[in-house]
Amino acid sequence: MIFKTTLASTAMAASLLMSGSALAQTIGFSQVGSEGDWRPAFSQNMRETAEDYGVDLKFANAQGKQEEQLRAVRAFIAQGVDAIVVAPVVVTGWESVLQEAKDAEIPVFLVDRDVEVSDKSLYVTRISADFNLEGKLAGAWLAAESVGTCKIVELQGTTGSAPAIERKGGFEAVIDQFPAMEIVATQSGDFTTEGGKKVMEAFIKSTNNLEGICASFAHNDNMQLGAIQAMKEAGLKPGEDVLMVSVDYVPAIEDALEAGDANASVELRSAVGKFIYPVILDYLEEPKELDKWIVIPSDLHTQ
Ligand code: GYE
Repeated sequence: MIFKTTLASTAMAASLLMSGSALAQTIGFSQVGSEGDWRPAFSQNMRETAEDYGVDLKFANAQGKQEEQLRAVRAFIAQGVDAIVVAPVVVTGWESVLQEAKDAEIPVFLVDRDVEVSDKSLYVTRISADFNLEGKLAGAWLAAESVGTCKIVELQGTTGSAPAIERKGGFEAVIDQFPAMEIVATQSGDFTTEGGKKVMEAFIKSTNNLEGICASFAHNDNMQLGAIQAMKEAGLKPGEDVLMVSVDYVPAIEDALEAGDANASVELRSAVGKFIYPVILDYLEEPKELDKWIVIPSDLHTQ
Protein backbone atom coordinates (compact mmCIF):
# COMPACT_ATOMS: atom_id res chain seq x y z
CA MET A 1 0.00 0.00 0.00
CA ILE A 2 1.32 3.44 -0.89
CA PHE A 3 0.54 6.04 1.72
CA LYS A 4 -2.30 8.55 1.29
CA THR A 5 -2.95 11.39 3.76
CA THR A 6 -6.43 10.91 5.11
CA LEU A 7 -8.98 13.64 5.52
CA ALA A 8 -9.75 12.59 9.09
CA SER A 9 -6.20 13.17 10.33
CA THR A 10 -5.78 16.43 8.45
CA ALA A 11 -9.04 17.74 9.86
CA MET A 12 -8.05 16.57 13.31
CA ALA A 13 -4.66 18.28 13.10
CA ALA A 14 -6.33 21.50 12.00
CA SER A 15 -8.88 21.39 14.82
CA LEU A 16 -6.17 20.60 17.36
CA LEU A 17 -4.16 23.59 16.21
CA MET A 18 -7.21 25.85 16.49
CA SER A 19 -8.19 24.52 19.90
CA GLY A 20 -4.67 25.03 21.27
CA SER A 21 -4.13 21.26 21.08
CA ALA A 22 -6.09 20.48 24.24
CA LEU A 23 -6.58 16.94 22.90
CA ALA A 24 -2.91 16.37 22.04
CA GLN A 25 -1.90 12.74 21.81
CA THR A 26 1.32 11.81 23.57
CA ILE A 27 3.67 9.75 21.42
CA GLY A 28 6.96 8.28 22.64
CA PHE A 29 9.57 7.93 19.89
CA SER A 30 12.65 5.76 20.38
CA GLN A 31 15.13 6.85 17.73
CA VAL A 32 18.23 4.84 16.69
CA GLY A 33 20.77 7.60 17.35
CA SER A 34 22.24 10.56 15.52
CA GLU A 35 24.67 8.81 13.14
CA GLY A 36 25.31 10.35 9.72
CA ASP A 37 23.42 13.25 8.15
CA TRP A 38 20.15 11.48 7.31
CA ARG A 39 19.23 10.45 10.85
CA PRO A 40 19.41 13.94 12.46
CA ALA A 41 17.37 15.33 9.53
CA PHE A 42 14.75 12.63 10.18
CA SER A 43 14.71 13.41 13.93
CA GLN A 44 14.32 17.12 13.28
CA ASN A 45 11.45 16.50 10.88
CA MET A 46 9.69 14.25 13.42
CA ARG A 47 9.98 17.01 16.04
CA GLU A 48 8.85 19.82 13.75
CA THR A 49 5.92 17.97 12.25
CA ALA A 50 4.78 16.79 15.71
CA GLU A 51 3.95 20.43 16.39
CA ASP A 52 2.07 20.67 13.09
CA TYR A 53 -0.11 17.69 14.07
CA GLY A 54 -0.57 18.83 17.67
CA VAL A 55 1.32 15.78 18.94
CA ASP A 56 3.16 15.89 22.26
CA LEU A 57 6.34 14.04 21.22
CA LYS A 58 8.57 12.41 23.81
CA PHE A 59 11.85 11.87 21.98
CA ALA A 60 14.51 9.39 23.16
CA ASN A 61 17.86 9.08 21.36
CA ALA A 62 19.34 5.57 21.87
CA GLN A 63 22.85 6.52 20.65
CA GLY A 64 22.92 3.37 18.51
CA LYS A 65 22.33 1.02 21.49
CA GLN A 66 19.44 -1.42 21.57
CA GLU A 67 19.55 -1.62 25.42
CA GLU A 68 18.81 2.12 25.45
CA GLN A 69 15.85 1.57 23.14
CA LEU A 70 14.44 -1.17 25.36
CA ARG A 71 14.80 1.13 28.36
CA ALA A 72 13.10 4.01 26.51
CA VAL A 73 10.17 1.86 25.38
CA ARG A 74 9.67 0.56 28.94
CA ALA A 75 9.74 4.14 30.23
CA PHE A 76 7.09 5.14 27.66
CA ILE A 77 4.93 2.21 28.80
CA ALA A 78 5.33 3.29 32.45
CA GLN A 79 4.35 6.86 31.52
CA GLY A 80 1.23 5.56 29.77
CA VAL A 81 1.79 7.34 26.44
CA ASP A 82 -0.94 7.00 23.80
CA ALA A 83 1.35 5.37 21.21
CA ILE A 84 4.97 4.29 20.85
CA VAL A 85 7.09 4.74 17.74
CA VAL A 86 10.31 2.76 17.35
CA ALA A 87 13.04 2.97 14.71
CA PRO A 88 14.78 -0.27 15.75
CA VAL A 89 18.61 -0.33 15.68
CA VAL A 90 18.71 -4.05 14.81
CA VAL A 91 16.04 -6.54 13.75
CA THR A 92 16.32 -9.06 16.62
CA GLY A 93 15.53 -8.91 20.35
CA TRP A 94 12.16 -7.15 20.31
CA GLU A 95 9.61 -9.80 21.29
CA SER A 96 9.47 -9.22 25.08
CA VAL A 97 9.28 -5.44 25.08
CA LEU A 98 6.68 -5.40 22.31
CA GLN A 99 4.63 -7.92 24.30
CA GLU A 100 4.87 -5.62 27.34
CA ALA A 101 3.51 -2.72 25.26
CA LYS A 102 0.73 -4.94 23.95
CA ASP A 103 -0.18 -6.07 27.48
CA ALA A 104 -0.35 -2.38 28.48
CA GLU A 105 -2.62 -1.78 25.44
CA ILE A 106 -0.26 0.81 23.95
CA PRO A 107 -0.04 0.49 20.16
CA VAL A 108 3.48 0.34 18.68
CA PHE A 109 4.38 1.68 15.23
CA LEU A 110 7.69 0.83 13.55
CA VAL A 111 9.29 3.51 11.44
CA ASP A 112 12.34 3.31 9.17
CA ARG A 113 13.95 0.00 10.24
CA ASP A 114 12.23 -3.36 10.62
CA VAL A 115 12.12 -6.06 13.32
CA GLU A 116 12.01 -9.86 13.04
CA VAL A 117 9.18 -11.15 15.24
CA SER A 118 7.16 -14.32 14.81
CA ASP A 119 3.95 -12.58 15.95
CA LYS A 120 3.28 -9.55 13.76
CA SER A 121 0.34 -8.51 15.94
CA LEU A 122 2.98 -7.13 18.33
CA TYR A 123 3.03 -3.93 16.25
CA VAL A 124 0.36 -2.10 14.27
CA THR A 125 2.33 -1.37 11.10
CA ARG A 126 5.74 -0.33 9.78
CA ILE A 127 6.02 2.92 7.85
CA SER A 128 9.24 3.04 5.86
CA ALA A 129 11.02 2.99 2.55
CA ASP A 130 11.74 -0.31 0.77
CA PHE A 131 15.43 -0.94 1.51
CA ASN A 132 15.55 -4.00 -0.73
CA LEU A 133 14.30 -1.87 -3.62
CA GLU A 134 16.96 0.75 -2.81
CA GLY A 135 19.64 -1.96 -3.12
CA LYS A 136 18.09 -3.06 -6.42
CA LEU A 137 18.05 0.50 -7.79
CA ALA A 138 21.73 0.89 -6.88
CA GLY A 139 22.58 -2.48 -8.46
CA ALA A 140 20.60 -1.81 -11.63
CA TRP A 141 22.24 1.58 -12.06
CA LEU A 142 25.68 -0.01 -11.67
CA ALA A 143 24.87 -2.89 -14.03
CA ALA A 144 23.86 -0.39 -16.74
CA GLU A 145 26.81 1.92 -16.10
CA SER A 146 29.42 -0.87 -16.11
CA VAL A 147 27.67 -2.82 -18.87
CA GLY A 148 27.48 -5.82 -16.57
CA THR A 149 31.18 -6.17 -15.81
CA CYS A 150 32.35 -4.86 -12.45
CA LYS A 151 34.38 -5.84 -9.39
CA ILE A 152 32.77 -4.14 -6.42
CA VAL A 153 33.77 -3.21 -2.87
CA GLU A 154 30.84 -2.91 -0.47
CA LEU A 155 30.56 -0.79 2.68
CA GLN A 156 27.82 -2.30 4.82
CA GLY A 157 25.63 -0.51 7.33
CA THR A 158 25.24 -1.53 10.98
CA THR A 159 25.48 -5.30 11.31
CA GLY A 160 22.06 -6.86 11.97
CA SER A 161 20.12 -3.74 10.95
CA ALA A 162 17.29 -4.00 8.45
CA PRO A 163 18.80 -1.56 5.91
CA ALA A 164 22.17 -3.38 5.90
CA ILE A 165 20.50 -6.77 5.39
CA GLU A 166 17.95 -5.57 2.83
CA ARG A 167 20.13 -3.19 0.79
CA LYS A 168 22.71 -5.95 0.45
CA GLY A 169 19.98 -8.43 -0.51
CA GLY A 170 18.46 -6.17 -3.17
CA PHE A 171 21.83 -5.22 -4.63
CA GLU A 172 22.97 -8.86 -4.83
CA ALA A 173 19.68 -9.97 -6.39
CA VAL A 174 20.48 -7.69 -9.33
CA ILE A 175 24.22 -8.22 -9.73
CA ASP A 176 23.82 -12.01 -9.44
CA GLN A 177 22.11 -11.81 -12.85
CA PHE A 178 25.44 -10.67 -14.35
CA PRO A 179 28.21 -13.30 -14.28
CA ALA A 180 30.95 -10.63 -14.51
CA MET A 181 29.66 -8.54 -11.61
CA GLU A 182 30.98 -9.52 -8.21
CA ILE A 183 31.50 -8.16 -4.68
CA VAL A 184 35.19 -8.79 -3.96
CA ALA A 185 35.40 -7.18 -0.50
CA THR A 186 32.72 -6.24 2.04
CA GLN A 187 32.84 -4.83 5.57
CA SER A 188 30.65 -2.84 7.98
CA GLY A 189 31.33 0.86 8.40
CA ASP A 190 28.38 1.19 10.83
CA PHE A 191 26.66 3.90 8.72
CA THR A 192 29.21 6.57 9.78
CA THR A 193 31.66 8.75 7.84
CA GLU A 194 34.58 7.66 10.07
CA GLY A 195 33.56 4.01 9.69
CA GLY A 196 33.40 4.34 5.90
CA LYS A 197 36.81 6.00 5.80
CA LYS A 198 38.42 3.21 7.86
CA VAL A 199 36.81 0.48 5.76
CA MET A 200 37.92 2.10 2.49
CA GLU A 201 41.47 2.52 3.86
CA ALA A 202 41.48 -1.23 4.56
CA PHE A 203 40.15 -2.00 1.05
CA ILE A 204 42.81 0.25 -0.51
CA LYS A 205 45.50 -1.78 1.30
CA SER A 206 44.02 -5.21 0.61
CA THR A 207 43.44 -4.56 -3.11
CA ASN A 208 46.73 -2.80 -3.96
CA ASN A 209 45.15 0.68 -4.32
CA LEU A 210 41.81 -0.64 -5.61
CA GLU A 211 43.48 -2.25 -8.60
CA GLY A 212 40.81 -3.70 -10.89
CA ILE A 213 37.99 -2.35 -8.70
CA CYS A 214 35.25 -0.73 -10.74
CA ALA A 215 32.79 0.41 -8.04
CA SER A 216 32.13 1.20 -4.40
CA PHE A 217 28.60 0.42 -3.16
CA ALA A 218 27.94 1.98 0.27
CA HIS A 219 24.75 1.29 2.23
CA ASN A 220 24.63 5.00 3.07
CA ASP A 221 26.08 8.27 1.83
CA ASN A 222 28.05 9.08 4.96
CA MET A 223 30.16 5.93 4.63
CA GLN A 224 30.65 6.81 0.96
CA LEU A 225 31.75 10.33 1.94
CA GLY A 226 34.34 8.77 4.27
CA ALA A 227 35.40 6.43 1.45
CA ILE A 228 35.82 9.41 -0.89
CA GLN A 229 38.15 11.06 1.65
CA ALA A 230 40.21 7.87 2.02
CA MET A 231 40.52 7.48 -1.75
CA LYS A 232 41.59 11.09 -2.27
CA GLU A 233 44.20 10.76 0.47
CA ALA A 234 45.57 7.72 -1.39
CA GLY A 235 45.78 9.74 -4.62
CA LEU A 236 42.80 7.99 -6.25
CA LYS A 237 39.96 9.71 -8.10
CA PRO A 238 36.56 8.64 -6.73
CA GLY A 239 33.82 9.11 -9.34
CA GLU A 240 36.35 8.60 -12.17
CA ASP A 241 38.64 5.66 -11.34
CA VAL A 242 35.88 4.00 -9.35
CA LEU A 243 32.08 4.38 -9.70
CA MET A 244 30.55 5.53 -6.39
CA VAL A 245 26.94 4.53 -5.63
CA SER A 246 25.22 4.84 -2.25
CA VAL A 247 21.89 5.51 -0.51
CA ASP A 248 20.21 8.45 1.32
CA TYR A 249 20.86 11.41 -1.03
CA VAL A 250 21.93 13.78 1.77
CA PRO A 251 23.03 17.35 0.85
CA ALA A 252 26.75 16.47 1.15
CA ILE A 253 26.42 13.68 -1.45
CA GLU A 254 24.52 16.08 -3.72
CA ASP A 255 27.62 18.30 -3.55
CA ALA A 256 29.84 15.27 -4.22
CA LEU A 257 27.69 14.35 -7.25
CA GLU A 258 28.04 17.86 -8.55
CA ALA A 259 31.81 17.85 -7.96
CA GLY A 260 32.11 14.49 -9.78
CA ASP A 261 33.35 12.61 -6.68
CA ALA A 262 30.19 10.48 -6.51
CA ASN A 263 28.08 9.02 -9.32
CA ALA A 264 24.68 8.01 -7.93
CA SER A 265 22.63 7.98 -4.74
CA VAL A 266 19.21 6.51 -4.02
CA GLU A 267 17.09 8.98 -2.10
CA LEU A 268 15.80 8.01 1.32
CA ARG A 269 13.30 10.68 2.33
CA SER A 270 13.88 12.24 5.74
CA ALA A 271 10.81 14.53 5.75
CA VAL A 272 8.49 11.67 6.60
CA GLY A 273 6.53 12.99 9.61
CA LYS A 274 3.76 13.84 7.17
CA PHE A 275 3.52 10.14 6.26
CA ILE A 276 3.86 8.82 9.83
CA TYR A 277 1.70 11.01 12.10
CA PRO A 278 -1.56 10.77 10.11
CA VAL A 279 -1.39 6.96 10.26
CA ILE A 280 -0.92 7.01 14.03
CA LEU A 281 -3.54 9.69 14.71
CA ASP A 282 -6.14 7.97 12.54
CA TYR A 283 -5.44 4.71 14.32
CA LEU A 284 -5.78 6.31 17.76
CA GLU A 285 -9.07 7.84 16.72
CA GLU A 286 -10.38 4.57 15.33
CA PRO A 287 -8.22 1.47 15.88
CA LYS A 288 -8.37 -1.01 12.99
CA GLU A 289 -6.18 -3.60 11.25
CA LEU A 290 -3.67 -1.93 8.95
CA ASP A 291 -1.36 -3.39 6.32
CA LYS A 292 1.83 -4.46 8.09
CA TRP A 293 3.94 -2.23 5.87
CA ILE A 294 3.16 1.22 4.51
CA VAL A 295 5.79 2.02 1.89
CA ILE A 296 7.40 5.41 1.38
CA PRO A 297 8.80 5.73 -2.19
CA SER A 298 12.58 5.91 -3.00
CA ASP A 299 14.15 7.54 -6.09
CA LEU A 300 17.54 7.31 -7.80
CA HIS A 301 19.66 10.45 -8.38
CA THR A 302 22.73 10.58 -10.63
CA GLN A 303 25.30 13.21 -11.64
O1 GYE B 1 20.22 4.97 5.39
C1 GYE B 1 21.39 5.62 7.34
C2 GYE B 1 20.95 5.68 8.74
O2 GYE B 1 17.86 3.18 8.80
C3 GYE B 1 17.56 3.41 6.52
O3 GYE B 1 20.12 4.56 8.89
C4 GYE B 1 18.15 3.99 7.72
C5 GYE B 1 19.64 4.21 7.64
C6 GYE B 1 20.08 5.31 6.72
O4 GYE B 1 21.87 5.86 9.66
O5 GYE B 1 22.00 6.75 6.87
